[in-house]
Amino acid sequence: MSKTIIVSNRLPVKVYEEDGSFNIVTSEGGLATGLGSVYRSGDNVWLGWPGIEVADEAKQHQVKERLADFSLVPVFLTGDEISGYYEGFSNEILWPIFHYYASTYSNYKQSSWNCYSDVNKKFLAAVLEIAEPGDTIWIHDYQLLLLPGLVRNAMPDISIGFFLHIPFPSFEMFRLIPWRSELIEGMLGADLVGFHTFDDASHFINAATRLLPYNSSSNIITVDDRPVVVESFPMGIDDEKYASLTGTDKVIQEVEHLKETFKDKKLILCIDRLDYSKGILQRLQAFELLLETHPEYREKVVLHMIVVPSRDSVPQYKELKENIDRKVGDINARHRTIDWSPVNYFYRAFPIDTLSALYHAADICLVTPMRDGMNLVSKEYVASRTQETGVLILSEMAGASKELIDAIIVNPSDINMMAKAMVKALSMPVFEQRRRMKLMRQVVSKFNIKHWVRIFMERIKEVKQMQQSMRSRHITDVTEQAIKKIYNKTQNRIIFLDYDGTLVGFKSDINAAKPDEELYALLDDLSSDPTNQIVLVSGRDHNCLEEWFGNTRLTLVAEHGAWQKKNGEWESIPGLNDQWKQDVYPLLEMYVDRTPGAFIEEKNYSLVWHYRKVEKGLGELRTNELMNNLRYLINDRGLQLLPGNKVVEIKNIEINKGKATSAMLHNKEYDFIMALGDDHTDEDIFKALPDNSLTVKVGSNISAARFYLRNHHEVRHLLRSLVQPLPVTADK
Ligand code: GDG
Repeated sequence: MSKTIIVSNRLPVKVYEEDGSFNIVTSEGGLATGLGSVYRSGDNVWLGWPGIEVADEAKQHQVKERLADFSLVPVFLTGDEISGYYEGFSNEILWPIFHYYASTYSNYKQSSWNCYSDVNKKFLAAVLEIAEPGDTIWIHDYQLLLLPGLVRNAMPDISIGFFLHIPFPSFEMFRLIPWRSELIEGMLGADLVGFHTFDDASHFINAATRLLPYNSSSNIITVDDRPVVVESFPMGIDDEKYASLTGTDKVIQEVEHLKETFKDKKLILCIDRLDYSKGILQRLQAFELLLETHPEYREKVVLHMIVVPSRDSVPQYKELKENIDRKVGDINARHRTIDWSPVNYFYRAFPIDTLSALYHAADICLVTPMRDGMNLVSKEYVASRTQETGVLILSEMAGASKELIDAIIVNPSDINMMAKAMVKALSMPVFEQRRRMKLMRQVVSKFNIKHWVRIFMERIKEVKQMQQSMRSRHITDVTEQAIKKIYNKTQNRIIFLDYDGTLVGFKSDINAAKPDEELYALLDDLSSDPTNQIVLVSGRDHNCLEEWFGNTRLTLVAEHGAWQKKNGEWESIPGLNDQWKQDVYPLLEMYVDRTPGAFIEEKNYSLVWHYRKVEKGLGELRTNELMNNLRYLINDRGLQLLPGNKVVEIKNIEINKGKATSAMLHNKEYDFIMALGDDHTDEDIFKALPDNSLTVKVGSNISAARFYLRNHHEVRHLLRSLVQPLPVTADK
């Protein structure tokens, strides 16, 4: 039976050695709880570093055996590997860049990269030892960005999901990394790439399509032939656990104790790992400003600040710790009284019961990271507010701010704004607290960790099904032989061929996409058979088609059907007018003046805006603006807008490739109808043809066609096979 393999840098356990044997303590972290239902069922496993260095092979074996009882598989790393891959590359290069701290903290050491890539390969070896065809592999976080690609190369058909727990930065930050393309290529090995927020997903799609020669259509990036879906899956928490903890005896006792201790004071709570991205120093400044500008709160408010030790071997973290110590000392020294310390600062971790009691007792939770993928502390606070009061102050830079919109949202760089937010929170009436808290509790409860796991796993399945259905529509040798058999048995055929992107590749210079000798020979062979009618249906203007194909036996349809060559003469659809061009042309010209690289193509009955040579991003932006403006102009003029591959065509509504092809079939009896096209203007042909026609989409976008081919090379191969004689054995 197929299984799911979870892979993350760390296993969700603490392993420690005592009296020569190894003990395991399972983690209470959100991810571990959420994925518990996955890795603990059936043959599923979780693979990762056990958190301690075990050099001795016999001991490694012992650890492996112990972990197997928990469905966990260790990947052992040496001290050097930890320092190069984890501390070096992951935490000194990726973490700062992904949290927008480029200049101060990044150190692009080649040796760290080498180590990062070697350790990702070590994880690959561990995956390959247990993975079998049909399995699903779910890889987590920035330490393993190369792993999806490595697994894909080794097992091309396996299902791979990837989730990034930290933000994905804008392209301008990401491009600074010397190994940026390799990292993106690695992530694109997955079938489904997940992020906490829509912004992260958009940044990723932008970086991927700028750095690598892949196209995207909404949230799908096509990698060679494989669609990769990029989506946001905001991670939730185990809300029920946090709610029920507040009812346990231990927590009730601790809450009583806290209430007694802070009876006439308001408690502001902060809980963070030690990290410069968490905005701890800025928050202290804001608290100090509050005390200075609002003396009425002196002795009335306490900032209870828990900082959990983390990465303290990285120099920047040590420095940050020293700065926090100094700042807290400074505030307390300057403001404290005999009975009151403004900041209660703890540099250590606490058991979850203590956190629960603090969440339940705190009047305000202050969560103000400079950047945070999601931030689970904010959600844990909300889930612990079973009494439905309390105020959350939340940074707009945390992913959670996109969901918890009823928090007081602040910009963590704006010290004044944060101080004001504290004043607002401290004076917020209870009914307003309840109103906000109830709404936030609904969000936290609906989008909890189980929901997150379920929708991610379901989506991987859907993506895989979509890929399989595309694969089954791809014309293989077998389908090609079947088409050829039908072709040979029929006597009255019509074949509709689009030109750009179907018979020739897409070129950035439209005049460069001229037909070559091989194409002329192929079209000649097809059209020299008197039982064939070969129709070229192109969007190009009729002069161009005349120049290139005027002397061939092809039936020519130009400008999407506005023109057709009949009995040696070009004819246009009767009654078309081109008066509208004088109104539309100046608007297009204005956009061309503002957009380097854009140009206008004028055809008899249409105008085309081309932006294939425009800087990526700007082209799409200008095109959207242009289309919005054009919508008003075209409404009462009987025109339509036709967006294509880096073009927008404005033309009469009566012109349509589908109408042109239908007209050709009218009152005719063809026994073989085939159409090939790549653009969405060709979709009109596919839809207009009878159901038993052989319709073929070129490229992997969604289509009404029955079959698809990857590119113009495959089109030529198929057409060539039709005119070649059948092998002697094929008809048996
Ligand atoms: C990364 C991303 C994203 C804290 N102190 C104690 C303790 N904690 C627990 C909290 C919470 C967790 O640690 C911290 O989670 P965050 O989400 O706030 O932050 P990161 O550790 O940076 O996590 C982040 C997350 O991944 C998930 O995708 O949200 O943006 O940076 O659960 O409760 N737990 C215990 N004692 C403590 O003293 N037991």
